[in-house]
Amino acid sequence: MPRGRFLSLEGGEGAGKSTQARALAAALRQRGVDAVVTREPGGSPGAEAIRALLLEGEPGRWSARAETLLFAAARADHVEKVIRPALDAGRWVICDRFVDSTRAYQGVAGGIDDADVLALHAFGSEGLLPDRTFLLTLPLALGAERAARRDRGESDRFAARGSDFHAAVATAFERFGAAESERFRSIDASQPPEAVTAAILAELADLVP
Ligand code: T5A
Repeated sequence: MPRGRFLSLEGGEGAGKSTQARALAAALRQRGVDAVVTREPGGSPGAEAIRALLLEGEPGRWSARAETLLFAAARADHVEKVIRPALDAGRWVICDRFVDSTRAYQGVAGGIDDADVLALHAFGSEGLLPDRTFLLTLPLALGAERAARRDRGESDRFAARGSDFHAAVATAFERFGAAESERFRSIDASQPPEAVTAAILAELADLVP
C-alpha cells in the first residue's frame, strides 16, 4: 500500500483555509483520491481537548512557552492517532494548519526560537512535515473582515490580538515560503473560492494520480 500524501493549508485569519480544505477534499475525491480533512489545533479527541484550553480565555492566559508546549502536545496526539494512521492506510490527509502555524504565531510573532519549535516537533511528532503546504495569502484587512463576518464579532484568543501581531504572522509565513520553496506554494486567496481551489489543484498536478 503506497503511503498517502500529506497536504497542509496555512495563512492568516479568515484566509479561507477551512473552506479550501473542504473544497480540495471534494475535488480530490472526484479524482478517485481517498481524502480526509482534519484541523489544528485539534483533529483527535485529545488534541480537541487541548484546543479548548488554547482558544478560550484571556489573550494572556498562557505564556509563549506554555502555549508552544500545548500546541506541540496537541499535534503529537493528532499525528499519532489520526494523521500517521491515515497516511499509512494510503489516504491523503488535508490539514487545516500544521507546524508552520506554530512557527509563525508562537515563533516569529510570539518570540520563541524557530529551532525550539522544530525541536519540539522533532520530539512530539517525529518531525513529520507535509508533502506540500499551500500558503493562502490576502490583505490582512480582507481576512479580518471575512472572519468577523463569519464569527459575528466574537473572536478567540488569537484573533483578538492586534494588527502588529497578525502582520508579523503574515511576514513569517512569507519567509518560510521563500526559504522552503520545494514544499510551499503561495496561493492568492483574495479570488472567489472556486478560483482559489483551481489554483491549489494546479499546484498539485504533479502529485494527483
Ligand atoms: N494557532 C494555530 C496558533 O497560534 N498556533 C498553531 O500552531 C495553530 C495550529 C486557530 C487559531 O489558533 C492559532 C491560529 C488561529 O488564530 P481556528 O478557530 O481554528 O483558530 O481558526 P483559523 O484556523 O484561524 O481559521 P480562520 O478563522 O483563519 O479561518 P479560515 O479557515 O482561514 O477561513 P474560512 O474558510 O473559515 O473562511 C472565513 C470566512 O470567509 C469566507 C467563508 O465562507 C467564511 O465565512 N470565505 C470567502 N469569502 C470570499 N471569498 C473567498 N475566497 C472565501 N473563502 C472563504
